[in-house]
Order: sequence, then C-alpha cells, then structure tokens
Amino acid sequence: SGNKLHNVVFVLGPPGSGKGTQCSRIQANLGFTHLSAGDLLRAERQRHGSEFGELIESHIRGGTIVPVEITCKLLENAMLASGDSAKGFLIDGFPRNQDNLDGWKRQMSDKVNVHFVLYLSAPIEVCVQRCLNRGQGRTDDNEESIQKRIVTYNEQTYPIIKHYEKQNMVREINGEKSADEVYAEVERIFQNAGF
Ligand code: UP5
Ligand code: MG
Repeated sequence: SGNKLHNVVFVLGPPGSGKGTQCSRIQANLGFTHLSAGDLLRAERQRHGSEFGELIESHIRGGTIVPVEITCKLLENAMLASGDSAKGFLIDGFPRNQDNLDGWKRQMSDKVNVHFVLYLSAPIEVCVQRCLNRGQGRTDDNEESIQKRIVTYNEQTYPIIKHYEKQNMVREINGEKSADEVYAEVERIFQNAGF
C-alpha cells in the first residue's frame, strides 16, 4: 500500500479548549489514532540526546511555535510508527501558524487526505481556568505562559482556522459545555463525515 493516503483530521482550538480530552475519546470509541503535536514535542524535549530539547522548552514556556521542520518530522515519525491499522489520525494542536501549514503541505500533501478541521471554541476565561486547574505540572500552565499562548493563538492560529473555513472544512463545536456534551457533538460530526 505504498501510495495509500492516510486519513487525517486536524483538531484546533485555544489552549485548554479540550482538544486532548476529546481526542482521547475519539481514539477510544472511533478507532482513530490520536497524535498530539504538543505531547510529541514534550516527549522530544525529554528524550536523552535530543538536540532540540532547549529550543522546544523555550518555545513552550514562551507560548511561541516550534519550527515546522521539527514538529512535522515528529508527526510523520509517529504516523509511520503507528502502522496501518488505524482508521486515521487525529492531529491535535497542529497546524498552528502559516509556517506549520506551509511545511505540512510541502512534506505531507501527497501522503494524506485531510478531511476536516474539528474546531473547539471556548471563551478565553474558561480556557485559562482549565489550564490553571489542570495540575499536571506543565511548564506552560502558569499565568504568564498562558497569556502568551493566547496571544499566539489569536494572532497566528485563529487565521489558520479562518483559512480552512474559506474552504468549508471547519466543523465548530462549543467546547464550553461538559466533556460528555461536547463529545456527543463530536460523534455527530464524525458520523456525518462518514466515519
Ligand atoms: N477539560 C477538558 N474539557 C473540559 C470540559 N468540557 N469541561 C471542563 N473541563 C474540561 O483540557 C484542559 C483541561 O481542561 C484539562 O484539565 C481537562 O481535564 C479539562 P485539554 O483536553 O488538555 O485541552 P487542550 O485543548 O488539549 O489544552 P492544551 O493546554 O493541551 O492546549 P495547547 O494548545 O495550549 O497545548 P499543546 O500541548 O497543544 O501545545 C503546547 C505548546 O507546544 C504550544 O504553546 C507551543 O509552544 C508548542 N507547540 C508547537 O510549537 N507546535 C505545535 O504544533 C504544537 C504545540
Ligand atoms: Mg492538549
């Protein structure tokens, strides 16, 4: 199956909107493979011998976006490592800016079929509180880093969502409700998409 295209759904939304939470449920119930770009970067940051550890940490703390060559390679490696069994890939928290989008297209266009963008929207105050309450020791879950993540989201990631909206590819869900209520909407969207 050398030229088989992988199914991909991008999952975007502000920090703390519930991307990871919903992706775990989609993976468990619908058979997609969840790849969080943020989780892959955090793992690479911890990997012994990584030449990118410090660079990644400085971007994560500052809420800025890691160069696409690094992130896209981690995503592609994870896709290859996961094998062919999955229904498709949920790519959580990517592409976050124009550099991400351009790099992804250069490297992946001929290998994937991006079906749609799942967009979890939620008021910024709700997102901030969720990040502050998460309690997993993330180095970017402090007031200062959260504010920076939100500025980056508004200035760089929201325009990517708008870009996909123009192509009618965005499926928006109100992520403010309970995780169960949000997931019910998520399932409806995947059913309507034929998954
Ligand atoms: N929670 C979730 N859903 C809830 C609900 N419906 N009701 C109440 N509570 C809910 O959820 C956050 C918290 O809220 C959790 O405690 C959860 O239980 C609760 P989660 O599902 O983790 O939300 P998520 O949207 O995944 O939040 P996250 O903080 O992971 O989003 P970010 O986009 O900020 O973080 P990410 O890991 O994607 O990126 C981190 C950094 O990595 C970026 O800032 C950037 O520096 C770098 N990065 C790149 O450079 N490039 C990339 O491509 C990706 C990341
Ligand atoms: Mg996440």
